[in-house]
Amino acid sequence: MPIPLLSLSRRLRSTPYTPRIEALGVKAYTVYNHMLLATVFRSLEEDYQHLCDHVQLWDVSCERQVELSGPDAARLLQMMTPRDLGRAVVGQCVYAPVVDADGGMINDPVVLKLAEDRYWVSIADSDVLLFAAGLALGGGLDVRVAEPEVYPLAVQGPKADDLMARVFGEAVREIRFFRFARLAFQGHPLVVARSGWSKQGGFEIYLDRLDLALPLWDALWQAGQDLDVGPGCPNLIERVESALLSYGSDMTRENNPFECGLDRYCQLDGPEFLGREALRRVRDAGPARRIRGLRIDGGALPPCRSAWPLSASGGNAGRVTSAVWSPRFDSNLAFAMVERAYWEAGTRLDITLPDGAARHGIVCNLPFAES
Ligand code: THG
Repeated sequence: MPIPLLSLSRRLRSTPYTPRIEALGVKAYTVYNHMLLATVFRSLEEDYQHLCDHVQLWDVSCERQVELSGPDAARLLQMMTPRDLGRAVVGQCVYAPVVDADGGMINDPVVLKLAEDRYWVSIADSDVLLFAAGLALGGGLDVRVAEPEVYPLAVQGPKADDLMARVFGEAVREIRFFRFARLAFQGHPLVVARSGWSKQGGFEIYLDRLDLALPLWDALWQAGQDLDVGPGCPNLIERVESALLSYGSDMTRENNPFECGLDRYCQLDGPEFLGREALRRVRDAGPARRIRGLRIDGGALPPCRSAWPLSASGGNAGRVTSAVWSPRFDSNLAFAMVERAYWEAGTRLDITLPDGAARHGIVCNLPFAES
């Protein structure tokens, strides 16, 4: 069956790097925050191997920044997240689940504290701007909520430090994980963080000058020629092997942070936030289901476009949310939202694929461990 193409239009936003990634042969896009996000250049496996061995430039412009600024910026941010941001310092990145009043996951952004009264909420795929603007309006808060012209470019892979040092100077090596510095590119200071949606190491450059997008891409590209720099993008294989969850796929507003294994980012006895009462109830009763790892038998699986039902002796055991063949584990790996009665490691579950075929999976802890 032929796979339909995405129709492109202005509504589906391009990025300032789009000309380069198309010249470099991007093979597939997805849509993320109403913007194009590459998913494949050569093949999923070749992109994965290259990411693990070399260094890649990722156009992650779709990681939109929701900027909160003004006297009530910190208050609005804390209303939206169970994570206690009281001790966050300027120059820090903080992974912070955003929840609604029922404790449902709205997003799982990285928050950058730019100043005491200015934050970038670097969002996953949902309209946080509208949520934040509504809260500000309803609460009569003195805060500006905006989507600035910021187009993050990630540099990921084991040679990322060497490549970045050539363009931004040796100071990049001093940036600690989940911290950022302002480093000059062509005389303009850019926010450069040691972060990114892989576990292969690297940086994210928060480009806030449209006219510097192609010069920045070209400078990194040229400086990296002898490092085998390549185009890349968040890679399904790498992110599943590394247990990085994707909002919209692995968790939705139907799930609370405990179900998503984000317990360590929830401080329910800290500052007040919207969903605190709801999440206290979940904490006290225990979550009904949880994201778990699953090793699935047999050969490579099709892409997980719908939640695949899980069962055990006829009962509903949950659903598979992402799945991929892992070269490193020599097995299919998956994330699954597994009902409490079945979530113990070692539990054997039946999977029904969309074509009706059956597979078996074994529940395991995240992150996946090589056995
Ligand atoms: N970078 C930026 N924005 C983003 C992402 C990103 N927005 C969308 C999406 N990714 C948000 N989700 C995540 C999920 C995990 C991580 C980052 C963003 C992550 N987690 C680390 C880990 O799991 O080890 C560290 C978390 C922690 O502080 O404990 O990196 O990638 N700009």
